[in-house]
Amino acid sequence: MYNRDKARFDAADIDHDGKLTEEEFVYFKNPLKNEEIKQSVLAEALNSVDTDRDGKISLQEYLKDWHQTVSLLFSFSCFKFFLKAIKCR
Ligand SMILES: [Ca+2]
Ligand SMILES: [Ca+2]
Repeated sequence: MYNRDKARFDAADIDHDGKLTEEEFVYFKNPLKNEEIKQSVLAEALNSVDTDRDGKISLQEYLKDWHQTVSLLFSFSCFKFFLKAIKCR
């Protein structure tokens, strides 16, 4: 699971039992519906991008994060394509 998804999952898991109830799942899918979860997700997102820990996101940090996200999505797409190709045989 991508770090931000894990952070969002943890933030939505209000009772910290490692599982999401229906209400918690709604918050997981829509973190903006709960102010505390929204703040937690934003803080984690800032923390993961702000690699020099100065509390701000430089263009270099943003671009590095963007490239990592695109690479991850591309890898996932290739993996899905690979699985599809295997099933076709
Ligand atoms: Ca829970
Ligand atoms: Ca920074």
